[in-house]
Amino acid sequence: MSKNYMGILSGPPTYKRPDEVVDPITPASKLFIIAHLGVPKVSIEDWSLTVDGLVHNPTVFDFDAIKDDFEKVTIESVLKCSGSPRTPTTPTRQVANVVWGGALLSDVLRRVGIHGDAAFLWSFGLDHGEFFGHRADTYVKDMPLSRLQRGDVMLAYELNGEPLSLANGFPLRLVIPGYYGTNNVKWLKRLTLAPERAKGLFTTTFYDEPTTVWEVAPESMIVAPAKNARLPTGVVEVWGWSWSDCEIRQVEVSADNGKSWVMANLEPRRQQSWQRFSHAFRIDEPGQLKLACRATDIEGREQPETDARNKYHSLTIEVTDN
Ligand SMILES: Nc1nc2c(c(=O)[nH]1)N[C@H]1C(S)=C(S)[C@@H](COP(=O)(O)O)O[C@H]1N2
Ligand SMILES: [Mo]
Repeated sequence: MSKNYMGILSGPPTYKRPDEVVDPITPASKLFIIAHLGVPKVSIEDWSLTVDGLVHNPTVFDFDAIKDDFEKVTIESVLKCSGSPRTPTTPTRQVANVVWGGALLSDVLRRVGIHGDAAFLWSFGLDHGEFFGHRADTYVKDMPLSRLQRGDVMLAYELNGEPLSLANGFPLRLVIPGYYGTNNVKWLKRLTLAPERAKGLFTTTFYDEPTTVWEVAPESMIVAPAKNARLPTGVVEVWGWSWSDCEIRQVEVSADNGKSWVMANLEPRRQQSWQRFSHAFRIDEPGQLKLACRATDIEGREQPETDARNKYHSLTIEVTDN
């Protein structure tokens, strides 16, 4: 049987500016794209998902089996890239909020039967190749099985009600709501249950500094005004998105470079979505303004001021008197 997955299509990653992510649900066309090893060729006839390792009945599923044999669920969830694994403390602000559709992983694992010694789920993508001089024969990520208890880990085949595009992981991707993007393995080909963590390039050399890049840390991002915007004096409405692995409790905003902070209005969370915040400042003096925002989640975690992927977002705008 010909399995034509060897070809890796080219195409650079696609980044989005904060002021481009304006829709409450990010359309697929406005979603940032990350593919460390390139985008693999996928033919749906040849595609299958193998579930093996510490399971009672190792099974190979074709696409129809995943779609037809398991109940379909939808989950609205924020998707946050942790940033480049080569510079993990540099924020990149690549974020989206989408509705995933697919099967619950726990339903699929119930079918194969989990062995008592299994402690981690290893997830393999079809992609392989080089990442800045490091060889990766496969893209593999892992997740502690205890994470299944939240009941939201998915094998997703739809994004915003449409079949996954190739760039977003067609035909199937793992989705762990509240885990950083990197763990949401695209072009899924295999799930292996194991007693320990996986030893792949993206679970050891990268994304393991100093702790594993799993749960999303609290963060907030100003969408408007855009960086370097020129606005007239008067009311300046600042708004953006905030998110964490859990719900955000408060977002504060500053218009004086972090010297003073005011509480923003904050919308509630839907499922695992991001939350909109907004505040209207009255600015009567023309000049440069440094806007900033910082979020605190319901577990009391805050955003650091420096050296972190989730450090405060700030930007400068120009207020003019005409
Ligand atoms: N197989 C595979 N899955 C992957 C990646 C990858 O390179 N290969 N990149 C990850 C990273 S770092 C992110 S942030 C998300 C991005 O998802 P998107 O491209 O659909 O926005 O996919 C993740 N899943
Ligand atoms: Mo990422």
